[in-house]
Amino acid sequence: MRILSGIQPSGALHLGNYFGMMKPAIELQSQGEAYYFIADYHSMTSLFDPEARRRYTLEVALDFLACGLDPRRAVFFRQSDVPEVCELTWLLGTVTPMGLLERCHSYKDKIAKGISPNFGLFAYPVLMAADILIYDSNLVPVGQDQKQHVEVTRDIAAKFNDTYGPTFVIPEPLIRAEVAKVPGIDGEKMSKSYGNTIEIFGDENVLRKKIMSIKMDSRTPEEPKPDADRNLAIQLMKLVAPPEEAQRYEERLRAGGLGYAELKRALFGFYWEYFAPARKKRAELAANLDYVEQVLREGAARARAKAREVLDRARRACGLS
Ligand code: AQP
Repeated sequence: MRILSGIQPSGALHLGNYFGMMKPAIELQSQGEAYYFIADYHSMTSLFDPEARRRYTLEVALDFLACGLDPRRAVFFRQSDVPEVCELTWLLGTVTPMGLLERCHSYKDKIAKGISPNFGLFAYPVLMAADILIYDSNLVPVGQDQKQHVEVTRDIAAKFNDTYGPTFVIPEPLIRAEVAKVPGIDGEKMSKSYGNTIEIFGDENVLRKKIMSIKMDSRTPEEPKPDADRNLAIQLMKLVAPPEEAQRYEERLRAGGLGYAELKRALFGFYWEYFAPARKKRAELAANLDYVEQVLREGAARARAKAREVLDRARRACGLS
């Protein structure tokens, strides 16, 4: 089984990225042949600062390795080190109906939020299809927001296979219900471009302030809160605290007598402790950037060999020399 997942270097990684994609991907790395990449081509649809892209790319590499990606198990690489994926994007684009892309929620949501669209943003799902199909991937661990894009990939692969004969493996998305949509500090989906994130790593005081600013309803601390399920701090606490501790805070909130400041302080404590080992590992990796670069270069060489094989298969299928 081949597992594929990617993450954009478009900003600092956050709890949504970690629980929605990185953690499941890391857990799966021993269960098949895992291909994980830093989607720097994709980041070009929304980030136009080359220096920032270079910095974020390195930071994503550090974050992923610090959180447990094992380069002896997973093939870890930069998307742009495998330029074959751009050629496959073109081949796939020619069998992709416009309507399929026009229906994509992610594109429509970004426009609705005032992001000015470019062709790359519109074609984003075709590049993502090429990323997945070029490695004959079977399984794609993603958050809920990417489910439709994996469905688009399946449709494009089926269309190509119908048009030119069996060429591509049809992949399946893997979405964990409990972390499908991690909320941000405002209750919307946590997202780099929405400015509502809690980063995995960063300055302690800045992160504490972010957690203390999580949106709450207005109530007095003594008031019982029956709908604790919808409380953002409890939802996030369930991800980072031992289950019995999260349950204890949830019960106290339901019963009344737990103030929001105390709840958020406790959340910060659990969160800080949860990532403590990864923070330590990250500092070690940051002092050894040659090693990180070597991991990405070796990963790219392995990924490229597989990509070349599948691209050649696709070129032959559609009558290119
Ligand atoms: N809030 C989230 N809950 C669960 N999963 C999430 N993912 C992102 N946000 C959440 C998952 O993280 C993976 C990598 O995402 P990405 O950075 O490549 O792009 P994204 O999904 O668009 O993430 P952002 O933060 O929302 O980035 P911007 O704002 O730059 O577009 C994906 O598997 C995604 O599902």
